[in-house]
Amino acid sequence: MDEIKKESQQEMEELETREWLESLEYVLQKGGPERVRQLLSDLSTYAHESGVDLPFTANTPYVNTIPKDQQPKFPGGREIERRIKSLIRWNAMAMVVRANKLDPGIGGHISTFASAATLYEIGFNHFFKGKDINNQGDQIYFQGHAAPGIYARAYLEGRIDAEQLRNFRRELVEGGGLSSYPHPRLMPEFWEFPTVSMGLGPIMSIYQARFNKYLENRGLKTPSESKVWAFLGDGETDEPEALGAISLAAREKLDNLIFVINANLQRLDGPVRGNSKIIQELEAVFRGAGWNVIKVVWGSDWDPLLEQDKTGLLVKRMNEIIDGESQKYIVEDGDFIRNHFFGKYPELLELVKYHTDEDLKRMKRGGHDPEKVYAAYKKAVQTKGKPTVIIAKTVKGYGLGEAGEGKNITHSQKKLNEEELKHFRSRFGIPISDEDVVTAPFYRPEENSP
Ligand SMILES: Cc1ncc(C[n+]2csc(CCOP(=O)(O)OP(=O)(O)O)c2C)c(N)n1
Ligand SMILES: [Mg+2]
Repeated sequence: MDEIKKESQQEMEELETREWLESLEYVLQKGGPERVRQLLSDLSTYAHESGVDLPFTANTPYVNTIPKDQQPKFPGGREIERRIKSLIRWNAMAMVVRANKLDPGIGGHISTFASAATLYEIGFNHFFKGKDINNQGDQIYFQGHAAPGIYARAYLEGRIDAEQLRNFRRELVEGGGLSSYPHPRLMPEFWEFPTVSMGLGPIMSIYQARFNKYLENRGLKTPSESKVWAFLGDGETDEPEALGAISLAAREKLDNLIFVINANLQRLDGPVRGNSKIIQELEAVFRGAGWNVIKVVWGSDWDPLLEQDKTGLLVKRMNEIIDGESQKYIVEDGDFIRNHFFGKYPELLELVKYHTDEDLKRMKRGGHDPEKVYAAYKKAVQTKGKPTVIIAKTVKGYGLGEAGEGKNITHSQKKLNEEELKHFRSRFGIPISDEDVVTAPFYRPEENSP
C-alpha cells in the first residue's frame, strides 16, 4: 500500500516539475532571459521569506555555458586545421621521445600539450594577434609544460629548424637548442614570459593586464583591443599564486584578461579532484570573485542528446558524476560507459539505444571540439567590464592510447615503443611509413604543399 502511495506521489512530483519547466519555457519565449532572471529572483526571495533554507551555490549545471543555439558559426576550415594540428601533435611528441632516446632521463612532457592542442590551435588560428605595425598585439602566458607543442608549431611555420627540435632541452650544444620551458633570457626572440613554476603565469598575467590598463588610463599608451591570455593547468590552480589575485582582476574590471584553464582532471601523478569536480569548484571560485566564467565541458556529439533530454535527466546525470568516474570512462570501452553512465536511468539508456559502443567511446570532451572552443574564445574577447576564465574539459595524453591516454602515469610518459608510435601515427594520419616510424622523424610538408 505504502509502495503505491509513494509511486503516485513520485508521479505527481514529476508532473509538477514538468509543468513548472513548461511555464518557464513559455516565459523564456515570451519575455526573454531578463524576465526569467526576474522571476527566479522573486521565487527565491519568496522561498527565503517563507523560511526555506536555500543552500548557497555559485555553480551552474555541469554543461557548456554557451548552449548550441548561441554558438557562432565556425569561420575556419575544419579539415585543414585538423591536419595542421595533427602534424604539430606528432612533432611535439617526437621531439620529446627523441630527446629521451638520445639522452635517457633528459625529460620533457608529451601529455600536457596532447590535451591542450585544440585550445592553443584555435587561439593561433583565430584569435592571437602579433605585434605588427600599429598593432600592440596580445601577450600570452603559455603553460610551461606545453612548450613542445609551441615549438612544434614554430617548426611547421619555419621559424625554427629541425636541428633545434633535435636539440630540445640541450640549448648549449653547438648549433643551439630549445629551452625546456618558456624562458625569455635563454630564448629572448621566442618567449616573452617565464611560466613553468606553476602559479607564476596566472598571477603575472593579472598584474600585466592591470598595468596595461593603468598605462592606457593615464594616456601613456594608446588604448587597444590587445588581450593578455594565460594558459594554465587545473592542478596549477592549487598553487596559492594562481588564484591569489583573482579578486583584484575583477575589481579592476580587467576585460583585457583571459584565463584558459586546461581541465584534464589530472596533475603530476594522479587526479586533481578524484572525488568531486574541479571544473565546478573553479567555476564557483571565479564566479564568486566576479569573473565571467565560460565552461566548455561537452563536445558537439552531446548536443543532440541534450536536445532530446526533455526531463533534465541527462543533465542530472552529468551533475552526478565525479572526476574519478570521468577518468574511468577514458580508459574503459563504450559498453562500460553505456552501463555505468547512461545505465543509471533506464530513460538515458533509451536515449542512446541507436549509438554503438564505438559511438559512445568517441563522444568528445568540450576542450577537444574546435567549434566549442572557438565559441568560448569569441565570447571572451567580446566581454566587457570583467575578466573571463574559460574552463575546458580535456583528456590528458589525448591520442596516446595505451601509452597513457587518461592514465595516472601519463604526465611522465617520455618514451613510446614502436607499436605506440605506429598507433599515434595512424591515429593522426601522419604520412610516415612503418619502416621509418621507429625513429620518430619530424615531419614538415614541402614549402609549397597545398
Ligand atoms: C611550483 C611548482 N611546483 C611543482 C612543479 C612540478 N610540476 C610540473 S607539472 C606538475 C603538474 C601539473 O598539473 P597541471 O597543472 O594539471 O598541468 P597538466 O600537465 O595536467 O596540464 C607539477 C606538480 C612545478 N612545475 N612548479
Ligand atoms: Mg591537469
